Amino acid sequence: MGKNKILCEIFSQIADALDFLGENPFKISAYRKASRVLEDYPTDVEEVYRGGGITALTSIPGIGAAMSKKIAEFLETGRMRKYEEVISQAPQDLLKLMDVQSIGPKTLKLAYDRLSVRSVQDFKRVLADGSLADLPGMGHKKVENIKDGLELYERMSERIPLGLAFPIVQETVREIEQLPQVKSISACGSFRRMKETVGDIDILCTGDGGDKIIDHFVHLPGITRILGAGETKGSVIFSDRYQMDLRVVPTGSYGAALQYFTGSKQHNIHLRTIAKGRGLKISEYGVFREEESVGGREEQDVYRVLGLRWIPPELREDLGEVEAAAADSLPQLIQSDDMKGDLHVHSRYSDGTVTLEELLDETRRRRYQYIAVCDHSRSAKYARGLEVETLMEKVENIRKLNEESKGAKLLAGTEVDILPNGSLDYPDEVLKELVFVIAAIHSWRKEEDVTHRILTAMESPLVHVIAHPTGRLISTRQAYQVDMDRVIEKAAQTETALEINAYYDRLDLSDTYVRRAKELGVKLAIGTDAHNIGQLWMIALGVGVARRGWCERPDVLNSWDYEQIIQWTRQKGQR
Ligand code: DGT
Ligand code: CA
Ligand code: CA
Repeated sequence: MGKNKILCEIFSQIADALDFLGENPFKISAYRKASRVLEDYPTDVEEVYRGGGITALTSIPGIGAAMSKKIAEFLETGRMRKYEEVISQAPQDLLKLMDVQSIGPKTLKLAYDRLSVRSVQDFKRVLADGSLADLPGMGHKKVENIKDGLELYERMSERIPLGLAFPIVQETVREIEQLPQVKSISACGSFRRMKETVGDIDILCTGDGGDKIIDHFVHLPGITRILGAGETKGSVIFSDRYQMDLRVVPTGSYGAALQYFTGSKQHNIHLRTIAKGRGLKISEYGVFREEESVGGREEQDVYRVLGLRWIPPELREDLGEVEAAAADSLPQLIQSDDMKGDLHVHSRYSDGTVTLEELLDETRRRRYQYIAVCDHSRSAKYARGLEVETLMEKVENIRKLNEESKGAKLLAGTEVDILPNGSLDYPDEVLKELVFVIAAIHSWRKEEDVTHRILTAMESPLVHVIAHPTGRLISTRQAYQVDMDRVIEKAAQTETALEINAYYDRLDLSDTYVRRAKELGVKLAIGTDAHNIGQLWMIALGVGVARRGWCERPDVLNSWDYEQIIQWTRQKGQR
C-alpha cells in the first residue's frame, strides 16, 4: 500500500498549494479527489500500472487521464515535476493552517507576501503583535475570527478521552432515536471500537426524512457550531470541543455503512482485499458481485459473504482478528453484563465521598455481588490515607455490614502504597486482616525507574493486584519508567493480577499490555477507582479495554463469583 499513501499525500499537498496560489478551482478539486481516491484504494497503484499501464490507471474511478500521467511519471522516475514546481512556491508548514475554518488561502497569501510569513509560528506572531490586523482588508472582526478559529482548531486537534465522549454520545443517541423518522441508530468509528481516545464522534442512523433528522441533530442543546447540514449528513461541534457527525443512510445499506464507518481503516482495507480475491466489492453502500447487491442490510452480511464470523468492533484493528475470524477462533469476549463487581473503589474513610452503607446499597442496585473498598494507606497523606487503627475499624464495620447483608458484599481492602524500597505501607499482620489488597505507586522521583519497586511488591503473597501499573494519565502525564515486559512476566510467575484501572483518564493497563498479559495467563482486575457514586459507570470503559485486549471471562477477576474471588485471594496468600 506504500505508493498509494505517498501519492495521496502528494496530491493533497498539490491541492493545498494550488489553492494558496489562487489557481483554478476545478484543477484543485481534481487533485483533492485523486488524493481521496488513493487513500482508500485497496490495490497498490504500482501493481495496477505494471499490469495495464496508463490505461489501467485511468480505469480507477476518480482518476482521470492527467492524474494517471502524473502517477505514471512518479512510478517511473520517483519524482513528479508538477509537485516540485508547485511546492517550491508555497511554504508547507504554513499551509497546515488551511485546515482552520476561519483562515483561507487569501489570508495566508497576504501574510506571506506582505509580512514574510512562512510558517505557523510566523503566522501566530503576526496575529499576536497586531501586524496582521494592520493589513488592508483585515479589520478587527476578521482578526478576532481568525484568533477564535485557530484556538478552536488547536483544541479540536487534541484527541478526546473516550470517557468524556461517552455521556455525550449516549445523550445524543437517546435524543435522535426518539424521532419518529429514525429506525436504527448506532455510534461507529473509534468510539464504537472503544479506543481510549477518539478524534471525532461518528454516529450513523437509518430512517425516512433524513433532512428532518439532521435538522434536529444540528440543533441539539450544547451544540456551539454547525459545520454542515444536508439530507444525509450533519456535522457539528459540541461544547466548542467535540466534533460529531451524523449520517443517515438507506435501510438497505445500514449494515454495510455501519461496518464501513466503524473501521478501523486498516481492518476495512484487509476485508476489501479478501473481497477482491473472491470477486466481491464491499463499500459503505453494500456488498456487490458485479453490479448485483449480495448484502448490506445487516452488518453481519459483510462478514458472512467473506466466509467470516462477525467480528466485535473492539477487535477491528487488523491485529489478527480477521485471521481469527476465518479460523473460527475468535475469543468469547468479556461483556459488561458479566461484571459481578468493582475491584477498586474509595470510601469516605480516605478521599472518597461515599459511606460503606451507600456502597453496599450501590452493590445491590447495580446487581453486583461485591465492591472492593480500597482506601489509601497511611503514607498517602494527601489522600487521607488510613492509619492502622482506622483501617481496623473499617474492617470491623465491613464485617458487621456483610453479616447482615444477603447477596451483596463489600470486600475489605486497601490500595496500599508501594514505598521507594519496594516494601508496603502496612505491615504484613495488618494486610492479613484484609480480603483484597491492591498495591500502587503514587509518588516517584523524576527519572526514577520503578520496575524493582513493583517486582518487589508482587513477591508479597499478600498483594493481590498491582493498581494502575504504568501510572500514566491520558491527558496530562506520561507513564513512569517501568519495564512492563518484566512486570507482566513477574505477574504471571507470582500469580498477581494486574489492574485495568477504568477511570477515564487512566485506562491503565492499556489495551496492548492487557493483551500481552492475557497471553501469559495473567489475570486482570477491573476497578473504576471511583471516589463517588457518579463514577461507578466507568466500569464500562474498563470492559472496553479488556475487550480490546481480547479478554474472556476467565481472564477477568470481576467476572467471577464472590466465592471464587475469595478462594483465589486465599490461595495467593498461602503460596
Ligand atoms: P478517530 O476519529 O481518529 O478516533 O478514528 P476513526 O476510526 O473514528 O476514524 P474516522 O472518524 O476518520 O472515520 C470513521 C471510520 O470511517 C473509520 O474508522 C473507517 C471509515 N473511514 C473513514 N475514512 C476512511 C477512508 O478514507 N478509508 C477507509 N477505508 N475507511 C475510512
Ligand atoms: Ca471518529
Ligand atoms: Ca469522522
